[in-house]
Amino acid sequence: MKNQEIAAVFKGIADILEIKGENPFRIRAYRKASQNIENLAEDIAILAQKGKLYELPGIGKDLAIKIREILETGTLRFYEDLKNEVPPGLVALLSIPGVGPRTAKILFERFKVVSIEDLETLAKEHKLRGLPGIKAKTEENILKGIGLVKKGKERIPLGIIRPLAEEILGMLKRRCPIDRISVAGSVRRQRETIKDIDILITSSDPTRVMDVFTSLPQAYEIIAKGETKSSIRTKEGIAVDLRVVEPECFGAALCYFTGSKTHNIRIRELALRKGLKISEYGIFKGDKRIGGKEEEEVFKAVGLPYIPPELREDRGEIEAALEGKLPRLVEYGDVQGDLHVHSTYSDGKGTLEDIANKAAQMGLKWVGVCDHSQSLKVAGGVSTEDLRKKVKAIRQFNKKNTPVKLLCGTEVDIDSRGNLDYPDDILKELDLVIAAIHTGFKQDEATLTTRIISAMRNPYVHLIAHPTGRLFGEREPYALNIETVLNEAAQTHTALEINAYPKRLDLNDIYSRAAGEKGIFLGIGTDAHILDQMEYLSLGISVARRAWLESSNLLNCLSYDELIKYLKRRGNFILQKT
Ligand code: DGT
Ligand code: CA
Repeated sequence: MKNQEIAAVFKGIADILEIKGENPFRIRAYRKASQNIENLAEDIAILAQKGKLYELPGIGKDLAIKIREILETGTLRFYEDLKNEVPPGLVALLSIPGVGPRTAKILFERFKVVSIEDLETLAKEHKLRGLPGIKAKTEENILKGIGLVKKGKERIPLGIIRPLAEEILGMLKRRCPIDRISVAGSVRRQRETIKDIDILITSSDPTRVMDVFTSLPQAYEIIAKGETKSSIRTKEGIAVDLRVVEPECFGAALCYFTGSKTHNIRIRELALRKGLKISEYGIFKGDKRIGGKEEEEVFKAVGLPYIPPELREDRGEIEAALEGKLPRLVEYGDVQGDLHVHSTYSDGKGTLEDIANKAAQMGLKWVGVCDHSQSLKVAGGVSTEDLRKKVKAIRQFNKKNTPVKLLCGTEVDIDSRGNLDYPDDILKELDLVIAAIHTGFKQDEATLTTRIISAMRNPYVHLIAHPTGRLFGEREPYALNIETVLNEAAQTHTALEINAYPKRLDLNDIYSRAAGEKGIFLGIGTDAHILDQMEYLSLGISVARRAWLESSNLLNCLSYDELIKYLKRRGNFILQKT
């Protein structure tokens, strides 16, 4: 899909035009086009082939020509020229939450700010306050924003890295003589953010592998090229390390380079106690190599069953393995449905039929169609009248003999005082109610915690969506007393979401594990707004696996009938309690 790339170009154009102070109508046209393309359900390249670009909202002749140019040449002359008209660092300022093009323009004109570092220095020296629209608090927020952006650059979300890693692995497999290949490091452990990608290979022709690797289209820069190890960097600044190892020690090397470091140290200690030495070169007794071809051999040598990579963090997995108490981690095949998908009833791009078809392709049996509630107007919040229509439409849909059933749901907003955005008599008509905070992120811990708790005490709420509200590189989690939230969830039998949207992964692995240990159900929701985003399901499963969860911990592993029964029972339980 070229959609995201084209949307990014148009947004970039709008930003630069705004920094230059050009005609607001023109700027708005580019912004609108960018949003429309980003939200398109179809592949824009296919629309272009069919000559249907003009049918898109906000795309006139000029923009259609520009889209074609990007599709054909990979770049846009107009954009490249425009970029040369402003210092590159100035555009980078716009990635800081709270810094828009207007502020960037003022910063440049007043202080000649051309980089994030320049801005940081000025903010630290309190030189910004007094500029139009900048108070002491704004200055503080800009500094926080800079911290987030810097952190976001050091570690990239798994959802961005994983497709890149798969693409590179696929190319290497096709282009070089490879016997065995695996991703290692934090990507293999499915950590939520990644510093760099590690790849291991065995090959009869390492020289050729290195040549191919360093000339991949993703290799924007070659950091190192050697016989057994090379490193490249992509255009986006992501480093990829490739190592060629001997076939006899592939397993030992894979264990070593999968890590984590602290897990490796524990394994090596166990080995020493058995009079063995384990390294990336194999398992040794004295000077003699006694194994290391397969990863299993390493665990076996120290008296352990195989430990899945997601657990290798020295968070109790060694002890659990020694006691034979490793969890049977949930797998993709155990999952029957997605709890959180937006449809055309709010700001989603798929109709009920589209969503069901996509789910069927993914091998799923049910989907919770949860649209925004009425007061979230920016996100196409559904009026009570339309919600009633949606209930009818879904009942009608489910009567058809389709392989996928839909649940009529909502993602109901929890307002700043903890009230829900629909009355109870509407909520009780729905199959699935997920409640979430979308405003008032800056409130204090007590207020935010109370808001979530009051939603949990509503008999019709089943699940709290993206409970901590964090967005990688954009927003820290809001202040919540997690312990209190988890205890209340356990008490009220409210499930908690593992939101699988790549920027969220919320709850994270640590909190999800704590929730699972308290007997709280977790539910993976992709929060898909376009159909392809339903594929994020596997990211949610990665979080669940890192959280030690089994299929019995997840609502997603219930059949449609079991789920419906469970959701009804939960409401009755609360009603009887109160
Ligand atoms: P990151 O930061 O997302 O890249 O995380 P990792 O775990 O991929 O870390 P990285 O790339 O520095 O190293 C890959 C693996 O190599 C790491 O998980 C464990 C292993 N490793 C690296 N350095 C050491 C070390 O000094 N001692 C041990 N025992 N293992 C190491
Ligand atoms: Ca790494």
